Amino acid sequence: MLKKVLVANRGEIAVRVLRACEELGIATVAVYSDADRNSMHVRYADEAYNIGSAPARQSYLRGDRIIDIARRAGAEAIHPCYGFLAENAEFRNACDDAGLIFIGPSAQTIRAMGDKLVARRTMRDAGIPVVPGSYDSIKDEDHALTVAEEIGYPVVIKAAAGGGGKGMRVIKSKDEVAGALRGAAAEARSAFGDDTLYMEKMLEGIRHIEVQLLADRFGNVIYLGERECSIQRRHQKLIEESPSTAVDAEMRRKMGELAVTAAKAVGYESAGTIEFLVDKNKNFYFLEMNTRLQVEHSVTELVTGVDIVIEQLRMAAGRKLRYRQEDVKINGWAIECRITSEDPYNNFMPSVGKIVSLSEPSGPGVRVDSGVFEGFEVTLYYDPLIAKLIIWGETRAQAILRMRRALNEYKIIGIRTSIPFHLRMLETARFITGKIDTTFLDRINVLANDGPSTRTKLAAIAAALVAYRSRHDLIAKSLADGSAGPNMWKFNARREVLRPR
Ligand code: MV4
Repeated sequence: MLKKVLVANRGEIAVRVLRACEELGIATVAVYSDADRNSMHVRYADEAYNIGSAPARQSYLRGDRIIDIARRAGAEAIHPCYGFLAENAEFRNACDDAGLIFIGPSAQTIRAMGDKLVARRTMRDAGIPVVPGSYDSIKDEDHALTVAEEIGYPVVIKAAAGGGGKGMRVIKSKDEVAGALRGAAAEARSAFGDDTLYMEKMLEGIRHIEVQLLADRFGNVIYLGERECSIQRRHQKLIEESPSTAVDAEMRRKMGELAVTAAKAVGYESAGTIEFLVDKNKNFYFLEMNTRLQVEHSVTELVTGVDIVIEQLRMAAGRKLRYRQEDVKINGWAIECRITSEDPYNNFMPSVGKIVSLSEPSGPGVRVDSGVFEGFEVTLYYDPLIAKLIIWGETRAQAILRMRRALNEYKIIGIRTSIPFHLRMLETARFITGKIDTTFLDRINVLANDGPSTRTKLAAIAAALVAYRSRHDLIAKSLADGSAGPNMWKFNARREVLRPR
Protein backbone atom coordinates (compact mmCIF):
# COMPACT_ATOMS: atom_id res chain seq x y z
CA MET A 1 0.00 0.00 0.00
CA LEU A 2 0.92 3.64 -0.27
CA LYS A 3 2.61 4.99 2.85
CA LYS A 4 1.96 8.70 2.51
CA VAL A 5 -0.40 10.71 0.30
CA LEU A 6 -0.69 14.45 -0.29
CA VAL A 7 -4.26 15.66 -0.83
CA ALA A 8 -4.13 18.64 -3.21
CA ASN A 9 -7.50 20.13 -2.36
CA ARG A 10 -9.68 21.61 0.37
CA GLY A 11 -13.19 21.39 1.79
CA GLU A 12 -15.45 18.36 1.93
CA ILE A 13 -13.63 16.38 -0.76
CA ALA A 14 -10.20 16.78 0.82
CA VAL A 15 -11.67 15.48 4.08
CA ARG A 16 -13.35 12.61 2.20
CA VAL A 17 -10.03 11.48 0.70
CA LEU A 18 -8.17 11.98 4.00
CA ARG A 19 -10.72 9.69 5.68
CA ALA A 20 -10.05 6.92 3.14
CA CYS A 21 -6.30 7.28 3.76
CA GLU A 22 -6.90 7.07 7.49
CA GLU A 23 -8.84 3.82 7.06
CA LEU A 24 -6.01 2.35 4.99
CA GLY A 25 -3.33 3.46 7.46
CA ILE A 26 -1.83 5.87 4.95
CA ALA A 27 -0.12 8.97 6.41
CA THR A 28 -1.55 12.23 5.07
CA VAL A 29 -0.32 15.63 4.00
CA ALA A 30 -2.66 18.59 3.55
CA VAL A 31 -1.91 21.84 1.74
CA TYR A 32 -3.73 25.06 2.48
CA SER A 33 -4.03 28.69 1.47
CA ASP A 34 -3.87 31.62 3.86
CA ALA A 35 -7.68 31.60 3.96
CA ASP A 36 -7.74 27.94 5.01
CA ARG A 37 -5.35 27.95 7.96
CA ASN A 38 -8.13 26.72 10.24
CA SER A 39 -9.99 24.55 7.77
CA MET A 40 -11.22 21.02 8.39
CA HIS A 41 -8.74 19.32 6.03
CA VAL A 42 -5.85 21.03 7.80
CA ARG A 43 -7.10 19.78 11.15
CA TYR A 44 -7.67 16.28 9.82
CA ALA A 45 -4.36 15.60 8.09
CA ASP A 46 -1.21 14.39 9.84
CA GLU A 47 0.78 17.30 8.41
CA ALA A 48 -0.23 20.53 6.69
CA TYR A 49 1.70 23.07 4.65
CA ASN A 50 0.84 26.56 3.50
CA ILE A 51 0.97 26.98 -0.27
CA GLY A 52 0.12 30.64 -0.73
CA SER A 53 -2.48 33.34 -0.50
CA ALA A 54 -6.24 32.89 -0.63
CA PRO A 55 -6.94 33.11 -4.39
CA ALA A 56 -6.74 29.60 -5.90
CA ARG A 57 -4.31 30.82 -8.61
CA GLN A 58 -1.81 31.59 -5.88
CA SER A 59 -2.36 28.43 -3.86
CA TYR A 60 -4.43 25.39 -4.89
CA LEU A 61 -3.51 25.85 -8.56
CA ARG A 62 0.23 26.13 -7.81
CA GLY A 63 1.23 22.65 -8.97
CA ASP A 64 4.92 23.54 -8.62
CA ARG A 65 4.58 24.34 -4.92
CA ILE A 66 2.40 21.30 -4.26
CA ILE A 67 4.89 18.95 -5.91
CA ASP A 68 7.72 20.58 -3.97
CA ILE A 69 5.88 19.97 -0.70
CA ALA A 70 5.04 16.38 -1.63
CA ARG A 71 8.74 15.71 -2.14
CA ARG A 72 9.86 17.47 1.02
CA ALA A 73 7.19 15.74 3.12
CA GLY A 74 8.06 12.36 1.64
CA ALA A 75 4.64 11.68 0.07
CA GLU A 76 4.65 9.10 -2.73
CA ALA A 77 1.35 10.10 -4.28
CA ILE A 78 -0.92 13.09 -4.86
CA HIS A 79 -4.70 12.88 -4.85
CA PRO A 80 -6.11 15.88 -6.76
CA CYS A 81 -9.82 15.24 -5.88
CA TYR A 82 -12.04 17.37 -8.20
CA GLY A 83 -11.56 20.88 -9.55
CA PHE A 84 -8.23 22.75 -9.25
CA LEU A 85 -5.55 20.45 -10.76
CA ALA A 86 -7.64 17.30 -11.17
CA GLU A 87 -7.98 17.53 -14.96
CA ASN A 88 -4.73 19.30 -15.69
CA ALA A 89 -2.56 17.15 -17.98
CA GLU A 90 0.53 19.34 -17.38
CA PHE A 91 0.23 18.76 -13.65
CA ARG A 92 -0.03 15.01 -14.21
CA ASN A 93 3.16 15.18 -16.32
CA ALA A 94 4.90 17.23 -13.65
CA CYS A 95 3.99 14.58 -11.05
CA ASP A 96 5.46 11.87 -13.31
CA ASP A 97 8.64 13.92 -13.77
CA ALA A 98 8.95 14.35 -10.00
CA GLY A 99 8.51 10.61 -9.44
CA LEU A 100 5.15 11.10 -7.74
CA ILE A 101 2.05 8.98 -8.35
CA PHE A 102 -0.83 11.12 -9.63
CA ILE A 103 -4.06 9.41 -8.51
CA GLY A 104 -5.98 9.56 -11.78
CA PRO A 105 -5.62 8.66 -15.46
CA SER A 106 -2.68 9.40 -17.79
CA ALA A 107 -1.90 12.89 -19.12
CA GLN A 108 -2.83 11.69 -22.59
CA THR A 109 -6.28 10.57 -21.45
CA ILE A 110 -6.87 13.77 -19.47
CA ARG A 111 -5.90 15.85 -22.51
CA ALA A 112 -7.96 13.83 -24.99
CA MET A 113 -11.12 13.91 -22.87
CA GLY A 114 -10.54 17.58 -21.97
CA ASP A 115 -10.86 18.44 -25.65
CA LYS A 116 -14.55 17.77 -26.25
CA LEU A 117 -14.04 17.46 -30.01
CA VAL A 118 -11.30 14.86 -29.61
CA ALA A 119 -13.54 13.09 -27.08
CA ARG A 120 -16.45 13.06 -29.57
CA ARG A 121 -14.26 11.61 -32.33
CA THR A 122 -12.70 9.02 -30.01
CA MET A 123 -16.09 7.83 -28.81
CA ARG A 124 -17.60 7.77 -32.30
CA ASP A 125 -14.67 5.63 -33.46
CA ALA A 126 -15.16 3.30 -30.48
CA GLY A 127 -18.77 2.73 -31.54
CA ILE A 128 -20.35 4.77 -28.73
CA PRO A 129 -23.53 6.71 -29.66
CA VAL A 130 -22.53 10.37 -29.55
CA VAL A 131 -24.84 13.44 -29.45
CA PRO A 132 -25.50 14.20 -33.16
CA GLY A 133 -23.37 17.10 -34.38
CA SER A 134 -20.03 18.17 -35.85
CA TYR A 135 -16.72 16.38 -35.41
CA ASP A 136 -14.66 19.31 -36.65
CA SER A 137 -14.38 22.81 -35.32
CA ILE A 138 -16.60 25.56 -36.69
CA LYS A 139 -14.38 27.78 -38.85
CA ASP A 140 -16.59 30.79 -39.51
CA GLU A 141 -20.16 31.97 -39.87
CA ASP A 142 -20.68 30.39 -43.31
CA HIS A 143 -19.40 27.07 -42.02
CA ALA A 144 -21.67 27.36 -38.98
CA LEU A 145 -24.69 27.99 -41.22
CA THR A 146 -23.88 24.96 -43.36
CA VAL A 147 -23.37 22.65 -40.35
CA ALA A 148 -26.51 23.93 -38.59
CA GLU A 149 -28.52 23.32 -41.75
CA GLU A 150 -27.16 19.76 -41.91
CA ILE A 151 -27.89 19.01 -38.27
CA GLY A 152 -31.24 20.80 -38.26
CA TYR A 153 -32.31 23.57 -35.88
CA PRO A 154 -32.36 23.98 -32.95
CA VAL A 155 -28.63 23.47 -32.43
CA VAL A 156 -26.20 24.18 -29.59
CA ILE A 157 -22.78 25.70 -30.04
CA LYS A 158 -20.22 24.56 -27.48
CA ALA A 159 -16.58 25.25 -26.63
CA ALA A 160 -14.14 22.40 -27.35
CA ALA A 161 -12.13 23.40 -24.28
CA GLY A 162 -15.29 23.76 -22.22
CA GLY A 163 -17.49 21.17 -20.68
CA GLY A 164 -20.11 21.55 -18.03
CA GLY A 165 -21.99 24.07 -20.14
CA LYS A 166 -19.52 26.98 -20.22
CA GLY A 167 -19.39 28.83 -23.52
CA MET A 168 -22.63 27.20 -24.66
CA ARG A 169 -25.26 28.92 -26.87
CA VAL A 170 -28.59 27.75 -28.20
CA ILE A 171 -29.41 28.61 -31.81
CA LYS A 172 -33.05 28.29 -32.87
CA SER A 173 -32.82 29.68 -36.41
CA LYS A 174 -30.29 30.92 -38.96
CA ASP A 175 -30.52 34.58 -37.97
CA GLU A 176 -29.24 33.69 -34.49
CA VAL A 177 -26.07 32.01 -35.81
CA ALA A 178 -23.78 35.05 -36.12
CA GLY A 179 -24.57 36.44 -32.67
CA ALA A 180 -24.31 33.08 -30.91
CA LEU A 181 -21.01 32.33 -32.63
CA ARG A 182 -19.50 35.63 -31.50
CA GLY A 183 -20.85 35.27 -27.96
CA ALA A 184 -19.68 31.69 -27.52
CA ALA A 185 -16.23 32.43 -28.99
CA ALA A 186 -15.71 35.42 -26.70
CA GLU A 187 -16.84 33.47 -23.64
CA ALA A 188 -14.65 30.49 -24.53
CA ARG A 189 -11.61 32.68 -25.18
CA SER A 190 -11.88 34.45 -21.84
CA ALA A 191 -12.72 31.30 -19.85
CA PHE A 192 -10.31 28.81 -21.46
CA GLY A 193 -7.96 30.87 -23.65
CA ASP A 194 -9.25 28.81 -26.58
CA ASP A 195 -12.19 29.73 -28.78
CA THR A 196 -12.49 26.46 -30.70
CA LEU A 197 -16.21 25.75 -31.12
CA TYR A 198 -18.30 22.81 -32.32
CA MET A 199 -21.97 22.22 -32.87
CA GLU A 200 -24.51 19.70 -31.63
CA LYS A 201 -28.15 19.04 -32.27
CA MET A 202 -30.04 20.50 -29.33
CA LEU A 203 -31.77 17.63 -27.58
CA GLU A 204 -34.95 18.57 -25.73
CA GLY A 205 -36.70 17.14 -22.70
CA ILE A 206 -33.51 15.34 -21.75
CA ARG A 207 -31.89 13.97 -18.65
CA HIS A 208 -28.26 13.97 -17.67
CA ILE A 209 -27.31 10.46 -16.58
CA GLU A 210 -23.75 9.37 -15.93
CA VAL A 211 -22.03 6.03 -15.42
CA GLN A 212 -19.34 5.56 -12.75
CA LEU A 213 -16.32 3.52 -13.80
CA LEU A 214 -13.36 1.95 -12.04
CA ALA A 215 -10.33 0.86 -14.05
CA ASP A 216 -7.04 -0.63 -12.92
CA ARG A 217 -3.73 -0.57 -14.80
CA PHE A 218 -4.17 -4.17 -15.91
CA GLY A 219 -7.07 -3.35 -18.22
CA ASN A 220 -9.86 -4.42 -15.85
CA VAL A 221 -12.80 -2.00 -16.09
CA ILE A 222 -16.16 -2.18 -14.29
CA TYR A 223 -19.19 0.10 -14.09
CA LEU A 224 -20.92 0.94 -10.81
CA GLY A 225 -24.38 1.76 -12.12
CA GLU A 226 -25.60 5.22 -13.01
CA ARG A 227 -26.35 8.56 -11.38
CA GLU A 228 -29.25 10.82 -12.27
CA CYS A 229 -27.95 14.41 -12.35
CA SER A 230 -30.76 16.31 -14.07
CA ILE A 231 -31.46 18.72 -11.19
CA GLN A 232 -29.03 21.45 -12.15
CA ARG A 233 -29.02 25.20 -11.92
CA ARG A 234 -26.79 27.10 -14.32
CA HIS A 235 -24.90 23.86 -14.95
CA GLN A 236 -24.29 23.34 -11.25
CA LYS A 237 -25.78 20.09 -10.04
CA LEU A 238 -27.88 20.45 -6.91
CA ILE A 239 -29.37 16.99 -6.36
CA GLU A 240 -28.10 13.64 -7.60
CA GLU A 241 -29.44 10.15 -7.10
CA SER A 242 -28.67 6.56 -7.87
CA PRO A 243 -30.21 4.63 -9.48
CA SER A 244 -32.09 6.82 -11.98
CA THR A 245 -35.88 6.54 -12.28
CA ALA A 246 -35.36 6.47 -16.07
CA VAL A 247 -33.08 3.43 -16.12
CA ASP A 248 -34.09 -0.22 -15.84
CA ALA A 249 -31.78 -3.23 -15.52
CA GLU A 250 -31.52 -3.72 -19.27
CA MET A 251 -30.69 -0.08 -19.99
CA ARG A 252 -28.21 -0.05 -17.08
CA ARG A 253 -26.38 -2.98 -18.60
CA LYS A 254 -26.32 -1.34 -22.05
CA MET A 255 -25.12 2.02 -20.78
CA GLY A 256 -22.63 0.36 -18.45
CA GLU A 257 -21.14 -1.86 -21.13
CA LEU A 258 -20.82 1.07 -23.54
CA ALA A 259 -19.15 3.13 -20.80
CA VAL A 260 -16.67 0.29 -20.22
CA THR A 261 -15.98 0.16 -23.98
CA ALA A 262 -15.41 3.93 -23.93
CA ALA A 263 -12.97 3.67 -21.01
CA LYS A 264 -11.05 0.86 -22.70
CA ALA A 265 -10.84 2.90 -25.91
CA VAL A 266 -8.83 5.57 -24.07
CA GLY A 267 -6.81 3.19 -21.87
CA TYR A 268 -8.52 4.59 -18.83
CA GLU A 269 -7.11 4.14 -15.33
CA SER A 270 -8.57 5.05 -11.89
CA ALA A 271 -12.12 6.31 -11.22
CA GLY A 272 -13.89 8.07 -14.08
CA THR A 273 -17.34 8.96 -15.38
CA ILE A 274 -19.09 8.84 -18.74
CA GLU A 275 -21.87 11.42 -19.06
CA PHE A 276 -24.85 10.67 -21.27
CA LEU A 277 -27.79 12.76 -22.39
CA VAL A 278 -30.95 10.64 -22.37
CA ASP A 279 -34.04 11.61 -24.36
CA LYS A 280 -37.70 10.84 -23.68
CA ASN A 281 -37.50 7.65 -25.72
CA LYS A 282 -34.57 6.52 -23.56
CA ASN A 283 -32.08 6.93 -26.38
CA PHE A 284 -28.76 7.87 -24.84
CA TYR A 285 -25.81 9.74 -26.29
CA PHE A 286 -22.25 10.29 -25.08
CA LEU A 287 -21.79 13.86 -23.84
CA GLU A 288 -18.44 14.04 -22.03
CA MET A 289 -16.02 11.99 -19.99
CA ASN A 290 -14.90 13.24 -16.59
CA THR A 291 -11.40 12.06 -15.74
CA ARG A 292 -11.65 12.62 -12.00
CA LEU A 293 -13.39 11.64 -8.79
CA GLN A 294 -16.72 13.49 -8.85
CA VAL A 295 -18.63 15.40 -6.19
CA GLU A 296 -21.54 12.96 -6.48
CA HIS A 297 -19.48 9.75 -6.28
CA SER A 298 -20.98 9.19 -2.82
CA VAL A 299 -24.46 8.16 -4.04
CA THR A 300 -22.84 5.35 -6.00
CA GLU A 301 -20.95 4.27 -2.88
CA LEU A 302 -24.18 3.99 -0.90
CA VAL A 303 -25.99 1.77 -3.44
CA THR A 304 -23.03 -0.43 -4.44
CA GLY A 305 -21.17 -0.65 -1.13
CA VAL A 306 -17.95 0.07 -3.02
CA ASP A 307 -15.68 2.73 -1.49
CA ILE A 308 -14.57 4.48 -4.67
CA VAL A 309 -11.74 6.44 -3.01
CA ILE A 310 -10.31 3.37 -1.32
CA GLU A 311 -10.35 1.58 -4.69
CA GLN A 312 -8.57 4.56 -6.28
CA LEU A 313 -5.87 4.45 -3.61
CA ARG A 314 -5.42 0.69 -3.94
CA MET A 315 -5.22 0.83 -7.73
CA ALA A 316 -2.75 3.73 -7.58
CA ALA A 317 -0.56 1.49 -5.41
CA GLY A 318 -0.58 -1.03 -8.28
CA ARG A 319 -3.21 -3.41 -6.93
CA LYS A 320 -5.75 -5.15 -9.11
CA LEU A 321 -9.41 -4.18 -9.08
CA ARG A 322 -11.04 -6.20 -6.30
CA TYR A 323 -14.47 -6.43 -7.95
CA ARG A 324 -15.64 -8.20 -11.07
CA GLN A 325 -18.69 -6.84 -12.86
CA GLU A 326 -20.87 -9.65 -11.50
CA ASP A 327 -19.91 -8.66 -7.93
CA VAL A 328 -21.56 -5.27 -8.36
CA LYS A 329 -25.16 -5.19 -7.14
CA ILE A 330 -27.37 -2.14 -6.79
CA ASN A 331 -28.99 -2.12 -3.35
CA GLY A 332 -31.69 0.41 -2.45
CA TRP A 333 -31.67 4.09 -3.39
CA ALA A 334 -29.37 7.01 -2.59
CA ILE A 335 -30.00 10.74 -2.93
CA GLU A 336 -27.53 13.57 -2.44
CA CYS A 337 -28.37 17.19 -1.69
CA ARG A 338 -25.52 19.63 -2.16
CA ILE A 339 -25.44 22.00 0.80
CA THR A 340 -24.06 25.27 -0.54
CA SER A 341 -23.47 28.68 1.04
CA GLU A 342 -25.94 30.34 -1.31
CA ASP A 343 -29.24 32.07 -0.69
CA PRO A 344 -31.97 30.25 -2.64
CA TYR A 345 -34.40 33.05 -1.80
CA ASN A 346 -32.10 35.56 -3.50
CA ASN A 347 -31.14 34.02 -6.82
CA PHE A 348 -28.55 31.74 -5.18
CA MET A 349 -26.42 34.71 -4.22
CA PRO A 350 -23.23 33.48 -2.47
CA SER A 351 -23.48 33.93 1.28
CA VAL A 352 -20.44 34.53 3.49
CA GLY A 353 -19.74 34.75 7.20
CA LYS A 354 -19.07 32.71 10.27
CA ILE A 355 -21.06 29.56 10.95
CA VAL A 356 -22.03 30.49 14.49
CA SER A 357 -24.03 27.37 15.18
CA LEU A 358 -24.06 24.02 13.42
CA SER A 359 -26.02 20.87 14.10
CA GLU A 360 -25.72 18.08 11.54
CA PRO A 361 -28.32 15.39 10.91
CA SER A 362 -27.64 11.77 11.77
CA GLY A 363 -29.54 8.55 12.34
CA PRO A 364 -30.51 5.72 9.97
CA GLY A 365 -29.34 6.08 6.37
CA VAL A 366 -27.68 9.46 6.85
CA ARG A 367 -24.19 10.37 5.62
CA VAL A 368 -22.81 13.88 5.91
CA ASP A 369 -19.61 14.70 4.00
CA SER A 370 -18.75 18.14 5.29
CA GLY A 371 -15.82 20.51 5.17
CA VAL A 372 -17.11 22.91 7.80
CA PHE A 373 -17.66 23.09 11.56
CA GLU A 374 -19.05 25.49 14.14
CA GLY A 375 -16.93 28.64 14.04
CA PHE A 376 -15.86 28.11 10.41
CA GLU A 377 -15.70 31.24 8.29
CA VAL A 378 -17.17 30.91 4.79
CA THR A 379 -15.44 33.23 2.29
CA LEU A 380 -15.91 34.09 -1.37
CA TYR A 381 -12.60 32.61 -2.46
CA TYR A 382 -13.79 29.08 -3.23
CA ASP A 383 -16.72 27.02 -4.44
CA PRO A 384 -19.86 27.46 -2.29
CA LEU A 385 -20.20 23.69 -1.70
CA ILE A 386 -19.79 23.34 2.07
CA ALA A 387 -21.21 19.85 2.62
CA LYS A 388 -23.11 16.99 1.02
CA LEU A 389 -26.06 15.32 2.66
CA ILE A 390 -26.31 11.80 1.27
CA ILE A 391 -29.20 9.53 2.18
CA TRP A 392 -29.70 5.82 1.69
CA GLY A 393 -33.12 4.16 1.72
CA GLU A 394 -34.41 0.73 0.84
CA THR A 395 -36.66 2.41 -1.73
CA ARG A 396 -36.71 5.84 -3.39
CA ALA A 397 -39.72 6.78 -1.26
CA GLN A 398 -37.87 5.96 1.93
CA ALA A 399 -34.82 7.88 0.75
CA ILE A 400 -36.97 10.96 0.05
CA LEU A 401 -38.69 10.78 3.45
CA ARG A 402 -35.35 10.34 5.19
CA MET A 403 -33.84 13.21 3.23
CA ARG A 404 -36.66 15.50 4.34
CA ARG A 405 -36.22 14.39 7.93
CA ALA A 406 -32.46 14.96 7.72
CA LEU A 407 -32.78 18.37 6.01
CA ASN A 408 -35.13 19.42 8.83
CA GLU A 409 -32.54 18.30 11.39
CA TYR A 410 -29.77 20.25 9.63
CA LYS A 411 -29.27 23.57 11.44
CA ILE A 412 -26.74 26.00 10.02
CA ILE A 413 -26.80 29.44 11.63
CA GLY A 414 -24.74 32.39 10.39
CA ILE A 415 -24.92 31.91 6.61
CA ARG A 416 -27.68 31.27 4.09
CA THR A 417 -27.72 27.78 2.61
CA SER A 418 -29.44 25.77 -0.12
CA ILE A 419 -31.38 23.72 2.48
CA PRO A 420 -34.73 25.53 1.91
CA PHE A 421 -34.42 24.89 -1.83
CA HIS A 422 -33.93 21.17 -1.24
CA LEU A 423 -36.89 20.94 1.13
CA ARG A 424 -39.15 22.56 -1.47
CA MET A 425 -37.75 20.53 -4.36
CA LEU A 426 -38.34 17.30 -2.45
CA GLU A 427 -42.02 18.09 -2.15
CA THR A 428 -42.64 18.96 -5.79
CA ALA A 429 -44.77 16.48 -7.74
CA ARG A 430 -42.12 16.33 -10.46
CA PHE A 431 -39.36 15.25 -8.14
CA ILE A 432 -41.49 12.80 -6.19
CA THR A 433 -42.71 11.09 -9.36
CA GLY A 434 -39.18 11.10 -10.78
CA LYS A 435 -40.22 13.05 -13.88
CA ILE A 436 -37.22 15.31 -13.79
CA ASP A 437 -37.01 16.08 -17.50
CA THR A 438 -35.19 19.36 -16.97
CA THR A 439 -36.23 21.75 -19.66
CA PHE A 440 -33.19 23.07 -21.44
CA LEU A 441 -31.75 26.18 -19.81
CA ASP A 442 -34.92 26.46 -17.81
CA ARG A 443 -33.90 27.56 -14.39
CA ILE A 444 -35.46 25.42 -11.73
CA ASN A 445 -36.90 28.00 -9.40
CA VAL A 446 -38.98 26.02 -6.99
CA LEU A 447 -38.82 28.88 -4.51
CA ALA A 448 -40.33 31.39 -6.94
CA ASN A 449 -43.36 33.01 -5.30
CA ASP A 450 -42.60 30.87 -2.30
CA GLY A 451 -43.06 32.32 1.14
CA PRO A 452 -46.07 34.08 2.58
CA SER A 453 -47.25 37.63 1.97
CA THR A 454 -46.56 40.32 4.57
CA ARG A 455 -50.15 40.09 5.77
CA THR A 456 -49.92 36.31 6.22
CA LYS A 457 -46.62 36.75 8.06
CA LEU A 458 -48.16 39.30 10.44
CA ALA A 459 -51.12 36.99 11.06
CA ALA A 460 -48.70 34.13 11.80
CA ILE A 461 -46.76 36.27 14.28
CA ALA A 462 -49.98 37.31 16.02
CA ALA A 463 -51.18 33.70 16.16
CA ALA A 464 -47.86 32.55 17.61
CA LEU A 465 -48.02 35.24 20.30
CA VAL A 466 -51.56 34.26 21.26
CA ALA A 467 -50.60 30.58 21.40
CA TYR A 468 -47.53 31.36 23.47
CA ARG A 469 -49.50 33.57 25.85
CA SER A 470 -52.26 31.03 26.43
CA ARG A 471 -49.81 28.19 26.94
CA HIS A 472 -47.79 30.38 29.24
CA ASP A 473 -50.91 31.26 31.23
CA LEU A 474 -51.90 27.61 31.48
CA ILE A 475 -48.46 26.59 32.72
CA ALA A 476 -48.22 29.48 35.13
CA LYS A 477 -51.61 28.60 36.55
CA SER A 478 -50.89 24.89 36.85
CA LEU A 479 -47.55 25.55 38.53
CA ALA A 480 -49.14 28.00 40.93
CA ASP A 481 -52.10 25.87 42.02
CA GLY A 482 -50.46 22.47 41.65
CA SER A 483 -53.01 21.37 39.07
CA ALA A 484 -50.29 20.11 36.70
CA GLY A 485 -51.49 16.75 35.49
CA PRO A 486 -49.37 13.73 34.53
CA ASN A 487 -48.61 15.28 31.15
CA MET A 488 -47.06 18.41 32.59
CA TRP A 489 -43.62 16.89 33.07
CA LYS A 490 -42.27 18.59 29.95
CA PHE A 491 -43.45 22.01 31.06
CA ASN A 492 -42.24 21.40 34.61
CA ALA A 493 -38.81 20.57 33.28
CA ARG A 494 -38.83 23.90 31.54
CA ARG A 495 -40.27 25.98 34.32
CA GLU A 496 -37.01 27.84 34.83
CA VAL A 497 -37.58 29.26 31.38
CA LEU A 498 -41.31 29.63 31.51
CA ARG A 499 -41.97 30.86 35.05
CA PRO A 500 -43.46 34.32 34.83
CA ARG A 501 -41.13 37.01 36.05
C1 MV4 B 1 -26.91 19.85 -24.12
C2 MV4 B 1 -28.29 20.05 -23.96
C3 MV4 B 1 -29.09 19.83 -25.05
N1 MV4 B 1 -28.57 19.45 -26.22
N2 MV4 B 1 -26.43 19.48 -25.33
C4 MV4 B 1 -24.20 20.27 -21.15
C5 MV4 B 1 -23.54 20.53 -19.89
C6 MV4 B 1 -24.57 20.35 -18.86
N3 MV4 B 1 -24.31 21.11 -17.69
C7 MV4 B 1 -25.79 20.82 -19.57
N4 MV4 B 1 -25.59 20.47 -20.90
C8 MV4 B 1 -26.52 20.37 -21.87
N5 MV4 B 1 -26.05 20.01 -23.09
C9 MV4 B 1 -27.25 19.30 -26.35
N6 MV4 B 1 -26.75 18.92 -27.52
C10 MV4 B 1 -28.77 20.41 -22.69
C11 MV4 B 1 -27.89 20.59 -21.64
C12 MV4 B 1 -28.45 21.01 -20.37
C13 MV4 B 1 -28.93 20.08 -19.43
C14 MV4 B 1 -28.84 18.73 -19.63
C15 MV4 B 1 -29.32 17.84 -18.71
C16 MV4 B 1 -29.90 18.30 -17.54
C17 MV4 B 1 -29.98 19.63 -17.29
C18 MV4 B 1 -29.51 20.54 -18.22
C19 MV4 B 1 -29.62 21.90 -17.98
C20 MV4 B 1 -29.13 22.79 -18.89
C21 MV4 B 1 -28.56 22.34 -20.08
